[in-house]
Amino acid sequence: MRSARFSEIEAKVRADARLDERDALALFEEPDLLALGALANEVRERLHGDRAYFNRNVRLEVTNVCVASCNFCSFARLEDGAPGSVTLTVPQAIEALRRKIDPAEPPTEVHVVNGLHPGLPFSYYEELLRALRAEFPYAHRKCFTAVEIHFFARHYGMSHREVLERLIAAGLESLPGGGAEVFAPEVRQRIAHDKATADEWLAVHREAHALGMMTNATLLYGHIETFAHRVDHLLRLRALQDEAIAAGRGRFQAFIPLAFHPDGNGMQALPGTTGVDDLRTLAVSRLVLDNFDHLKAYWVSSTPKVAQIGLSFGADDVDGTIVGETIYTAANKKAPDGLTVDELVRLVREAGRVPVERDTLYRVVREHPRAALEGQFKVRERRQGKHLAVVDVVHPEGSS
Ligand code: V47
Repeated sequence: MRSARFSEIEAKVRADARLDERDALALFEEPDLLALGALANEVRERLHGDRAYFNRNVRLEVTNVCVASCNFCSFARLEDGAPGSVTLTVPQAIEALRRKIDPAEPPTEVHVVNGLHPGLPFSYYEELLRALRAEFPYAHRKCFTAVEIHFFARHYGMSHREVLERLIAAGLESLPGGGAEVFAPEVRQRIAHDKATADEWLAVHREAHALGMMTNATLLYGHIETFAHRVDHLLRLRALQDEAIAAGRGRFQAFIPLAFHPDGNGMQALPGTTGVDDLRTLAVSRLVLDNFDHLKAYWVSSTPKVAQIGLSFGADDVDGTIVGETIYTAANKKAPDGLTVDELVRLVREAGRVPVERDTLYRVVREHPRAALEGQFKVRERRQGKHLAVVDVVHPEGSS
């Protein structure tokens, strides 16, 4: 049953009024999940109609050596040479990426995230960007979280602006949203005490926006934080986005709630999130972040099935094909390594949406036609003894 408070908030949303901290908290506590989802869906459809976005993207992690010791991380190794540690040279990184790329379906984005390696020169990152630009000119370079940019500034003795300017000159095009975790200091201190603070993370994005860059933002939820901490996080992002919009240069494009996965990290005793919490978090994010254009249901963290339902709970984007992701796969061995365009198109269509392939900056690459829910693909069968066996699946023309 929906709460009386929910009706008040619903009226505010319909009047385009901004929700405050108390409203946001009430939404996290709202017992009627479907009413909450329907309200977020209203906003989502007001912004994007029936469209649901995805891109062709590939991941590259060049080093998992990291001086930070985040409790939630299953990816990092503290020292070079420790079992499982990997640091690629630039040619090795290019080769690793080449192996992940299908030339018939080249990605429009390469997303690079690394550990905070203390032993590499800054020129390594510049060379990496230059090599990515030369080798894969068709792929937008979305590289290095704000935590990495802050680490570079400290480690190599530069300001955030100097780091960003040098990386932009070498080919950096936008910043991913990682490293935000939970801003509230009492949580951040316990899960990520030795990397950029909330203010430092926000300062890097502020600087990137001032330089005209588009960036993303994340929240790592479903561990030791409370709903109040999630609300605090959303409000800090909304405030920075207000500043960015007023300044009129770069801004946040998408918000991505990341469901915590407990395998193999310092918080493995925790149970991880449930589907309801994943959907609730999407819906509240859509309603509170009234100045963010896009909300991603990140299928790697929530599963493709929950991400698909998320398209009716406020999300308008399912991220992308995501080939070669290792941060989540380290914490959740069950995640598939990448989805094909056909799989994403099907997932979006069956959610009742129109699949739109976009580039990193949300320019339309291709709008896939809406298709009947039934008969989206045909099967070819062959008789095997007494049985018919499906030997091939044929997707409708134009789906890939
Ligand atoms: O910052 C690490 C998270 C992030 C775990 O900008 C974990 O488009 C859950 O930022 N359980 C990196 N989460 C990934 C990221 C991202 C993902 C998708 C899209 C975009 C974008 C950015 O992964 C880290 C951290 O918050 N993470 N370990 C874990 N065990």
